[in-house]
Amino acid sequence: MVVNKYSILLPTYNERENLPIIIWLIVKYMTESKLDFEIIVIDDGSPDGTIEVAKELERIYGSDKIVLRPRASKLGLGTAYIHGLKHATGNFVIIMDADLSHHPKFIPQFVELQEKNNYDIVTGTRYVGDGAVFGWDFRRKLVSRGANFLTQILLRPGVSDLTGSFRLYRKEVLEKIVSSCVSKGYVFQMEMIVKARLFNNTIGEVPITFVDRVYGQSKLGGSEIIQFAKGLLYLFATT
Ligand SMILES: Nc1nc2c(ncn2[C@@H]2O[C@H](COP(=O)(O)OP(=O)(O)OP(=O)(O)O)[C@@H](O)[C@H]2O)c(=O)[nH]1
Ligand SMILES: *[C@@H]1O[C@H](CO)[C@@H](O)[C@H](O)[C@H]1NC(C)=O
Ligand SMILES: [Mg+2]
Repeated sequence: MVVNKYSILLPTYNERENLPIIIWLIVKYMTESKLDFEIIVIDDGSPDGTIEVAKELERIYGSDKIVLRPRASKLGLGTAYIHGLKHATGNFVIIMDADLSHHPKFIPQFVELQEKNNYDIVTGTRYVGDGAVFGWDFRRKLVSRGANFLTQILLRPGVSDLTGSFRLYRKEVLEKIVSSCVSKGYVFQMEMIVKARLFNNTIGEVPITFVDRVYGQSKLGGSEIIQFAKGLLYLFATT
């Protein structure tokens, strides 16, 4: 029998308040479910000193569980995933945000669904069943819903939540997807699912509740929305 190992990629930028809590929760739920795992923290030189907190956590939980793979400066989420993936030793990879928007209690549900149907990918969805978003204002909900709606119409990906990033991947599947993606910013998550569909990967969905960050600054502005629209049109034109 093959024993699965899960590499959890945790990109951080100014998450010193959130990191100890998210890591404590991940360790708790993975241990309770008897799942083998490692947490790869990719910090991009956060000015708030996230890396100091990460080093302390590495001492507490051990360097086999907390793997630090920092970079010198803020190079963006897409390349942070690629960087983390290079160091992943598991046969499955989980991507999640470090700002407590994604609750680790859903990971065992992702794993269970993957095992049951032998999926290549399991994605969290805020838009099906018990899934939900908390803490966003009307404008942000509208942007997220609108982006999903537009994408559903233009690209027909067959997945209900395209802009979310809380997902489980078979490692070789993620490697193939990531190396084929060209988008930056918010479009990146969406392109990953579109590419997965092109490669005929099988995808399962688990309803998740998404909670807006409590600590730290949110940065969705007009320019992100325009970037998103441009990226979406690009994907539409090229796939
Ligand atoms: N390593 C790295 N991590 C990043 C970078 N940008 C964001 N992150 C992290 O990626 C995750 C998602 O980023 P967020 O800033 O929460 O993005 P968001 O959820 O769309 O927006 P808000 O939560 O509203 O700010 C968080 O864990 C961030 O700390 C980056 O350039 N490099
Ligand atoms: C995906 O499936 C479709 C329909 O069965 C097929 O035409 C296509 O070649 C497949 N693509 C890949 C990359 O395997
Ligand atoms: Mg966030």
